[in-house]
Amino acid sequence: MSFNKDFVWGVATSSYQIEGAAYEDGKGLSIWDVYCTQPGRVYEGHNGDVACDHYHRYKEDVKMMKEMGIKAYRFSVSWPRVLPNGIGEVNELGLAFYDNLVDELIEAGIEPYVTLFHWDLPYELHKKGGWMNPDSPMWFAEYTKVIVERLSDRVKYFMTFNEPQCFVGLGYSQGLHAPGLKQSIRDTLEMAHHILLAHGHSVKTIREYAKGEVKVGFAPTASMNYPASDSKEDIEAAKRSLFEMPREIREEWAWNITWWNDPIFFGHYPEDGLELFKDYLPEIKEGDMEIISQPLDFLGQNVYNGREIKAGENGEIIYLTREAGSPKTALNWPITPKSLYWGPKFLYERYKKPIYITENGLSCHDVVSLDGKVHDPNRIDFLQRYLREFKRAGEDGVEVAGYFQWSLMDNFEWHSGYGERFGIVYVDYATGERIIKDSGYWYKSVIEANGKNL
Ligand code: GBH
Repeated sequence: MSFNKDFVWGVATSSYQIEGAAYEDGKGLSIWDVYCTQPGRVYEGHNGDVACDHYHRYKEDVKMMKEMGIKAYRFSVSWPRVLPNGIGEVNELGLAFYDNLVDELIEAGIEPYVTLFHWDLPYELHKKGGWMNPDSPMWFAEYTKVIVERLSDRVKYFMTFNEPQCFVGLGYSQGLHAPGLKQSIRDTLEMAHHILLAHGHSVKTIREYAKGEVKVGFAPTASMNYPASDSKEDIEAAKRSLFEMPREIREEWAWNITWWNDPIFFGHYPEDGLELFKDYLPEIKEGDMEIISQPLDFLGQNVYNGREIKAGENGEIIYLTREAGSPKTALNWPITPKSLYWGPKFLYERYKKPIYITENGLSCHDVVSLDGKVHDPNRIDFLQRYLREFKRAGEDGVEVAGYFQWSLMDNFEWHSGYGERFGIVYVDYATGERIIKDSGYWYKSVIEANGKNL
């Protein structure tokens, strides 16, 4: 057995990480433009002013995807490029960029998957309080309408948010991503409620204004824990580690699954979370949960790694420590292929939606070799091991709809700047030249065989 015939093989990127042209054609500032100018925030003072210059090189990039046999491309739209003030005036040149990109993709036979928000909030909206502002759900709905009216005659797949865990956790709690704040838990919980409402209003807007058939989802992340053995007890403990809220209130509270997914799929916050946060809860208005829980067509999930879990004598969750010397990526993230079997399995059991892996990949210290090629055997090894596990999940009954490798090309890795390379295509930042890495050709062979050669 292998993947279904219609399994979607893709790659993913995001606007701020690749586009550049940060000050061109009427684009407004995003919080990342501003954050990068603050000393000490980003590795070596790097920024996304030029990045991969994708804004000017998108035709070449689409051609490259075609050469690698890629079937689908997940990209995000820069909100301030389209609405420089976040609301109000529409910047036609910015909108035209995405219009042209979509045309180019369709022409190349590549299905566009549009993410509406991958962290580059318009700075003008940040000045109005950003996601703390109770109007923010309606701002997001207004922006959604502009995009959907323009693109949905050709774009069928939409995602609202990329990784709320990450931008709320790192951006507003831990202060490591833009806008670099360390808010109180009470504030971030209120913010999370607005973000969930924004998601719901956006989904409603997409369905209302879509010009053709659309499929809507979102793309959260989390640590994808897996059991140490196939014993019932270990499996149960691993599952609970995914779907239980932490016992105590911690700064990193946002890094969980159920506080985000349960409102969206079930229409209510998880009981254990309501108990944990009982003294900090935002006001939940009549009708809020109905808006948040608009039906979705799929669950996207960004998967990088997870922790190994064993059940204690009374079934308690024990987080195992990895042996010294276990494989890691260049960022020191553990390599845990089983995350791509158990994660989808547990998520599918609970939420019962087709699953796309909307991101999966790693940073390696790749170098251009003397033969002018980029040999990245570590990346091939990683992707092969993870994909085999994902395939097994499909064979065991999980509806696995597609897989998007992160990332099409090396790009601006947030506060790590250009110090990390996640691409299956190498980017020479001095010249802008692209080189398809060995992993890019390997991925091509996997796509051609629909994963049978994994
Ligand atoms: C994604 O974030 C982003 O969507 C994307 O923009 C970014 O470029 C990409 O991943 C690569 O970073 O516990 O030490 O193993 C992923 C964020 C990745 C954060 C895994 C937590 C675990 C670190 N998550 N990470 S560790």
